[in-house]
Order: sequence, then C-alpha cells, then structure tokens
Amino acid sequence: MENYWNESYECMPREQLKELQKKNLIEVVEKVYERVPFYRKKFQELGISPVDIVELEDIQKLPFTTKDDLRDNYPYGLLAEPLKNITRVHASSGTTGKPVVDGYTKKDLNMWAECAARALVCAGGDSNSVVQNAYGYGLFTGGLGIHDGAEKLGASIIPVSSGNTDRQLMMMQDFGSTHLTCTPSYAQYLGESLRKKGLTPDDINLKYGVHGAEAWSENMRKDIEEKLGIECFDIYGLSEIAGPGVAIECSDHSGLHIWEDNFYPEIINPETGEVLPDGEWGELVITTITKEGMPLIRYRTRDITRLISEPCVCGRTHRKIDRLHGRTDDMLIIRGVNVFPSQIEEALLRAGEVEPHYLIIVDRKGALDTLEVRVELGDSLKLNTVRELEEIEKKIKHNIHSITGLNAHIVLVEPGTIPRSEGKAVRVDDRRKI
Ligand code: DLL
Repeated sequence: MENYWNESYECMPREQLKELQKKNLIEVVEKVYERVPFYRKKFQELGISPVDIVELEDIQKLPFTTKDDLRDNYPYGLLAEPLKNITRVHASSGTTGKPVVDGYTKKDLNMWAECAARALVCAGGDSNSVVQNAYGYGLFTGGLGIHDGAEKLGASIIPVSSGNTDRQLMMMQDFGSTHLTCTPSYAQYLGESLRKKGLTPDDINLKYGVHGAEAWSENMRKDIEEKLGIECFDIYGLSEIAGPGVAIECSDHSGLHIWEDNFYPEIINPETGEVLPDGEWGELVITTITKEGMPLIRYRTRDITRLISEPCVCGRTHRKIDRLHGRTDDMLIIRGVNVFPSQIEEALLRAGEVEPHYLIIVDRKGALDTLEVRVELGDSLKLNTVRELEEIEKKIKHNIHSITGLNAHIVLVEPGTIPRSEGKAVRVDDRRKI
C-alpha cells in the first residue's frame, strides 16, 4: 500500500492536472510580463504578450531563460516581488563568475517544503522518521530544503550538515537515524568509513538514503545500499528552480516524479531548441508555474534526461524524468568525441575489481588531447602480480574504448587515495587551456 503526503495532488487525474497547469501558467506569464522588465522585453522582441497564452501548448511560444540571463540580472533583476516580500535568498556558487541567486517568498518556501515532504514520503518517510540531514546548510539549497520538508512531514530532523564523518557515524549509531540525506558520493564515503571502523549495517538503524545534487550510477546505488544496508532514492533539484524535491523516485525506482503542479517540464533538443516528444532524450526545461519570488519561464537546466509518461505503479500521476545522464556542460569534448563522466564510470565499474572512486584528467599535448583515468583498486583485492594489474588496466581500457571510442591511459591507484568529497564529488580535471 503506497503512502502519499498529499494524495489529491500527487494522484490528480491527468486532465485535471493539465487544467491546473494551464491556469497557473497563464497567471505566471501575466505576472512576469507585468513585473519583470527582462521578460517584458523578451516577450516584446518575440512579438508576443500574455494574451497569446491560452492553452498549455502555447508555452512553446515563450522564450527560454538561461543561466547567463540569471547572471546578467544578478542579483535581484529577475525578482517579481519587492525585496520586502522575499523571505529567503539562496545562491549557487557555480564554477565561474558571480553566483546564481534565487529569492523565495513565504509562499514559495511553503511550496518547496510541500514538494520536499512529498519526496520524503516517497522515500519511506513519515512522522516516525529520524532524518540525519548531511547536506550542507547555507546558501546551498540541499540542507535547508530537506530540513523544511522533514519539518513539514513531522519527522525528527538532525540538522548535522555535511562533513565531520566521525560525528556522522556516531550520530547514526546513537540517534537511531532512519534516513540519511546527503550527496551520493558522501553516502558512499560514509559507508566506507563505517566499514573501516569495523561496523556493519546491523550496528545502525538506517533504512533509507535520499541522494542527489550530482549524477550517480546504478552501480553507485548498489554500492551505497550494500555498504549502509539501506534503500536509496534519487532526488533532483536545482538552485534556480527550488532545491531538493523538484523530483524524486518512488519505491518503483523507475524514474523521478516531477511535481508537475508546480514545475512544468519540457524536453528540448539542446542544439535547435525544438521540443521533443515524451520518451526522447534531451535537455530538461522547467517553467515554475506557482513561484512568486523569482518565477522562471522555460529555464534551460542543461540537464539531460527524458520524460516518462507511462502510468506509474505507485499511483502518482505526475510524469517522471529518467535518471540524469549528465549535463550539456559536463560534456567533455575529447579529440572531437563527446564524453560524459558517467560513461567513464560505467566503463570502470563494468570491469569490476575497482572502486567507483576515480578522476578523469584531460590535457593537451601539442594539438592532441590526452585522456587519463585514475581509479582506485578494490579494497578487498589482493593482487600479487604485475600481470594481474595489467589485466585490469586492459579491461578498463577496452571498456572505455568500446563505450566512447577513445583510447585512455589508465592509472590504478591505492584504495583511499583519490580525495573524497563531503558535498559534490569532483570527477574531472580538465587541464587544457582552450
Ligand atoms: O544540487 C540541489 C539539490 C540538493 C538537489 C540536494 C538534490 C539534493 P545546485 O547546486 O544548484 O542544486 O545544482 C543543481 O545539480 O542542475 C544537476 O546538474 C545536478 N543534480 C541535482 N540533483 C541531481 C540528481 C542542487 N539527482 C544541479 N542527479 C542540477 C544528477 C543532479 N544530477
């Protein structure tokens, strides 16, 4: 028997859901046209105004919003409410330049907490849950996003934030945490550290993990589930739209339900901007149809996924996005070949004998790109001969070649030598000065 947080919304018949989306879309378009000069100008350039938006499909007439638009309007240029109505500001650091800023009204925070509460219930949560929240608190949306959701749910929340691994493990043992919420790479590290302390999953009370904020593979899921003795759920969100809880897996683990009453998803061809039918892979575009503080129209997330519209066994009617394949901007172009870190990870894990801890180093010698992959050997592996090591290297090289078509230099390193992260893992070191 499936549990819901808000059954009438989560299981709303699709026709009714579409009517609600239409009403919300029309309202938000009117609002940004009235209040945000950036959008008014963009609409005018396209020769459209709110009267052109009558049906849901009319969304395709609207302009896209990009991360650069957010940076150009830093920090408050896209707010649709005066600052006095903004209750909280979040920001993501990004790798270059100024951060991307988002402002939430009280109602926005409530909507986001509702989405996060729905998400936690999808992940086995209820008022008896003890949520050890090891996402970072602060400008990053992970900590406070899960926190508000757990509070709304009525769970007991441990706001431990990220880091201090020994303390995390102690709390897990002493506080009876049922849920661990953190990035998948940190969950993996916690699992490893638990083992190193000579403890097993039987020494803790954890049952569920809620992991997101970075791409992770099925192999990583299996690894975390085994090391911590839990069932893991993939959770998605992004600072520009709302933090964790925009989408989440249900117990069927067949994609992440995106809460369509608040976030209207589309998939586009990232090159042409053309909208693709459900089921096709492309870039996820989201329109926030209920946000007040900083509503975004057709925001290009750069995340690559597809929409799954087949009915889900859990009874929720909101479509699912598939597990994220990576980002259009994580994509490395090595010797003209498009490569995602997730493909390298798959090649490594398929080879066995190695741990999912790796670093991809891309460099350029003369005019030629070089690809080196450093990967840790499995802890349990006792290798005696150079020959055995060479065999593993060969296997990995072969897998990378068959998945990407590239020749890589493989460097096997001792267990535990690739730096661990308490937040998002760093998988790529691109040293090319292009
Ligand atoms: O990472 C929000 C979040 C916090 C999500 C905690 C889930 C859990 P940003 O720092 O703005 O926000 O990064 C957003 O992270 O566009 C994706 O590329 C990536 N990402 C987020 N969740 C997933 C996921 C938070 N489940 C960016 N799988 C997004 C893969 C993810 N990538």
